[in-house]
Amino acid sequence: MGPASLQKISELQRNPRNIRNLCILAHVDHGKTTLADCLVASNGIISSRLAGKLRYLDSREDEQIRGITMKSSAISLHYGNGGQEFLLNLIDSPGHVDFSSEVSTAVRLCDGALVLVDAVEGVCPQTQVVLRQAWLENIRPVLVINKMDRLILELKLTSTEAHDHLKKILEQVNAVTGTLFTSKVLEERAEKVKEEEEMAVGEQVYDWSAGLDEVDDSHLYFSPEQGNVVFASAVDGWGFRTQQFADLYSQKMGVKAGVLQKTLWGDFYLNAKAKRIMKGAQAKGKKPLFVQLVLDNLWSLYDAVVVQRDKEKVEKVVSSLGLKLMSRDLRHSDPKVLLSAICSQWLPVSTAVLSMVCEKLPSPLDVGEERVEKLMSVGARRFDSLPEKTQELKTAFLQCSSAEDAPVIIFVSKMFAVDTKALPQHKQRPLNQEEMARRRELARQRHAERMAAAETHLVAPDSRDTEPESAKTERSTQPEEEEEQKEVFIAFARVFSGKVKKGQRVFVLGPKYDPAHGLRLLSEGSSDSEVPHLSCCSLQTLYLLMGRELEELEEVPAGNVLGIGGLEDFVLKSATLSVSPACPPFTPINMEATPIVRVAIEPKHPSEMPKLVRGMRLLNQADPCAEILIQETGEHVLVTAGEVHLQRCLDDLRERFAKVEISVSKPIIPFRETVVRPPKVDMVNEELGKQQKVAVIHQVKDDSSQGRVSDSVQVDPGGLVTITTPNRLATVSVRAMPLPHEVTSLLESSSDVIRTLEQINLSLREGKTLDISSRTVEAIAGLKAQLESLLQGRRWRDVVDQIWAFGPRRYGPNILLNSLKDYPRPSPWQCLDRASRTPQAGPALRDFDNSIVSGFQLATLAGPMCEEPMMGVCFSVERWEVRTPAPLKEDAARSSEASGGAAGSSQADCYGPVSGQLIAAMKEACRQAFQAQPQRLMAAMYTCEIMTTADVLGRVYGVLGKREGRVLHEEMKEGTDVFLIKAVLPVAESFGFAEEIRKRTSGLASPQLVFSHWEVISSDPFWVPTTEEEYLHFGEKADSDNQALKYVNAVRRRKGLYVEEKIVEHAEKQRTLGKNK
Ligand SMILES: Nc1nc2c(ncn2[C@@H]2O[C@H](COP(=O)(O)OP(=O)(O)OP(=O)(O)O)[C@@H](O)[C@H]2O)c(=O)[nH]1
Ligand SMILES: [Mg+2]
Repeated sequence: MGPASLQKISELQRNPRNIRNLCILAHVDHGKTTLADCLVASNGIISSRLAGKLRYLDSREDEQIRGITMKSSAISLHYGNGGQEFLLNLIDSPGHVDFSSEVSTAVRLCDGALVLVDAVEGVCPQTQVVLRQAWLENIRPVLVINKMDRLILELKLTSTEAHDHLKKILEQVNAVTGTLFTSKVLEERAEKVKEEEEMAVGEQVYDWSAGLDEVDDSHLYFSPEQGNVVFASAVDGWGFRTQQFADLYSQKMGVKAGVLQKTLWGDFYLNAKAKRIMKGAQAKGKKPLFVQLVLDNLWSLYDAVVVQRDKEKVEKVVSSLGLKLMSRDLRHSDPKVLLSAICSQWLPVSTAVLSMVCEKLPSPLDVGEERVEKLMSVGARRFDSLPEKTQELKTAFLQCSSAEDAPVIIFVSKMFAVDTKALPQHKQRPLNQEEMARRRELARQRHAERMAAAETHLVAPDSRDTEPESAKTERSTQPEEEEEQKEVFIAFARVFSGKVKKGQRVFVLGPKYDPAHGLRLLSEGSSDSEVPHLSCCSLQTLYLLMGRELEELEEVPAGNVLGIGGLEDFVLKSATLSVSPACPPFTPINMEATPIVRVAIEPKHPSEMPKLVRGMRLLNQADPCAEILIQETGEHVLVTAGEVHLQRCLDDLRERFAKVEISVSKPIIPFRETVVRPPKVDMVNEELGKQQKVAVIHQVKDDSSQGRVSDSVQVDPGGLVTITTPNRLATVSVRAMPLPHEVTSLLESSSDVIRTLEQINLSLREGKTLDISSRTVEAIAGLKAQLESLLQGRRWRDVVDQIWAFGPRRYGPNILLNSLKDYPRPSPWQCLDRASRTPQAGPALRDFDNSIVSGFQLATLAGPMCEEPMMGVCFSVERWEVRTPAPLKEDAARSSEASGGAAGSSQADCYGPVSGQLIAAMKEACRQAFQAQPQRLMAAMYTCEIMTTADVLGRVYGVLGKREGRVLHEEMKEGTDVFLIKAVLPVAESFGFAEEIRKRTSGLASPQLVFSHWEVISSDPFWVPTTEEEYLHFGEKADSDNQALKYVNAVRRRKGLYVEEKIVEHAEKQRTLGKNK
């Protein structure tokens, strides 16, 4: 079949019943792109010899080099089946975890999915993820068990063993589907049972169990007899459904095809004597039908062609199958070429897969009501709470009509960048006769002019302005061309209703657009520009997506996937477009990946900063998952989902979007600083006596304040730090305490509530009366109650009411406490009390209250260890005195006349304003108080799930151990030899982890990393031996590896802070062993 013409495809686009929008989903490397190649080859777009080698849809260079897909891309294919012509919009998606957001964008545009499973590896973590994604979007999956050849050639299984193995895989896949669909299955069963019960009333006694068996929920599961499973080897180009063999053998054996189809998979065997198909092959030790009629054939073919290379046998097989081979293939030295030549004729994988797709996957007309309602109801809003006009649109969705009056509704799931040169408008077309004649004439003229110019040149050598006109224009267009080599953005979209025309004007509905609000405003006569989250644009160009190529289209009817040009100024990453303002924005795409790996980026040449900034903005638009931000430090930061994703983003930035040299920092690993309770045992697990404990604290204090101790700072043995401002007017005493772990997590998770609380308190202080919604009051009261229940015991008595502030940034997981006896501050929870919700109720604030809070905020934002934010620390202010300045002697006379306030000014001047001094003093007091306690670093942790087989389990443990990982639990999957390990791993140790695991286990285990929580690193970064046992055990220097100190130093070095490190010690002791032996 040759490539379909554009006209043909546009024709097919008009018949939604015969359209299938589908994506290929699988775990990484299970053969998605290879299978797509086979399907593309069936349309003659690439040669079938190259299918599987070209990986046509991996159009990026780095995709080809690395051998993994990094973006989803679409291609339209046509297929004739049973006298009908079908149009298939196929989307190939990446399988690597880092790119799972690309899968989400693909799934949104489809009605069905081809789920691939590697016949050897079976269900992998990403297989589960994609099945879940398909389920979340309500799209129907069908299954392809790929890489069947590996069972024959790699695992060298017999056909019977392979059959058992395949059964297990199918069970695994169905188990995943089962857990996802359980509720749906139960619902449908209940409905069916009810129906049947109604029908059965009065006829017979209803048998429960039999009824359940008969209920047909099988369309949800994968089973070969249902025809929704293909067994394939994409590399060798073959694939089949049991149906094909059933048809074949029904003629040969004289059995009905329907019966064979039902019995070909399962525990059935052929009783040759009785000429009957019987059940119970396994119990009776017989060969199941599937082995006898299907697998044995394949096994003997592989045996003849690849293993034995028996020419005669091959020829026999070929002629018995009625195939015709080219002698070139027969003579080829690589048996695989011959094999794929035979297989792709005998059981072409494209036919098996495409016919399954056409039969089993729904067309755009079959979009279920459930899916439509899910798409249309944003957030927690219920569908029936939407305006009537909006609800009416549901029928438009369900009809998927392309009639002129049907409202146009389009969803853009991502924006992707293409080179301008790749656009069809800029591609060179073959010239027609007329154009060629014109060009010829132009060339002749130019030549004549040049000759003339050469002559004048001889006469007047310096006359330059005789340059032919055409040459001038050529030169002037050159820079323009360079300018044109830009990236343009194309929207990856699908028409859900109506017919889209080129140049049509539509509304762009932002994710926060509310149709009820919008409709009201518009009916009141507002123009569209006044409605929030609504803008208007025109669809400049429409494209048919053909893998690497684009074709321009004039119009696209409902139910098709398309590309739209000219939206880059209106759409950032995804959007809903519609002609009707009643249309709600679609629910946001379920993104599986959360971006966590962050690096700082700067141009090699500082002058290229604007280019880089522009490039980063483009990258942000072109990638569904990458995030771009500017940190407080002014660094430009790129946040990506993982290492591979990071690499791709950087390549894109360098080569496409910014086109400048960039330098990239090492991944920025976030840490937190905290304090813990003094340890009860020392490093060698000896109990610390009271005496020694004091010694430990002294040690820390001495260390921290060495050389900096001044008379204005005092630290008492209990860790209370007292600081006086330089002008000696104010004194604060602060003590640091660790917060209980649960409190820290509570504060972290309720940062939103705290932020609201802070805002309310601020406006109360400013004297505004507030109307607070009951939901907010409830949330705040809930937080208070939880804090009270968690902060119990003598140490925390009544502290909840004494909370002064949260920090850093006023909502962080640290607390400032007011433990002053003489300063009754207004309670932070005053908004809960109705009476005090009016301004100026309760006690007033003391002067400089704000300075104390600011000092605390600054201290918690950057701790003393390595300037990382603090976490889980409570600072209690136990003394705060502000003296009114005593007038200086010489000023005394004057000040008695002047007002009291101005008196101190001359003295305060040399130190600056009091408020500033107090901020600095408070900050320093917090830092010193922090250092007076045992300090610890907190590391961000990933949870990681690793699936691995028993034989490489040890190696996985080895790698985890080396990288400070901790196994949480391990379980064996029933019926397989696969172990599922759940572990936690510090983010700091995760770089190269996936790679190492894969290498050490030869690709058998692949981890999935997800950020989970913060964890205290148990080792003390500033630890030195203090007890005798410790001296004995660690030596005087105690210079064994200290992980926490290593992290601290690494962060300090990155931030350009002073790092205390000894590089060479006792250099005189170095010697070369060989010489002095
Ligand atoms: N033996 C065997 N190898 C296969 C088969 N199909 C694909 N492969 C190989 O598996 C590897 C991965 O194939 P791809 O098609 O790139 O896999 P993918 O699923 O697209 O991978 P990602 O897009 O990175 O997730 C390639 O080396 C293929 O040659 C098959 O049927 N049999
Ligand atoms: Mg791929």
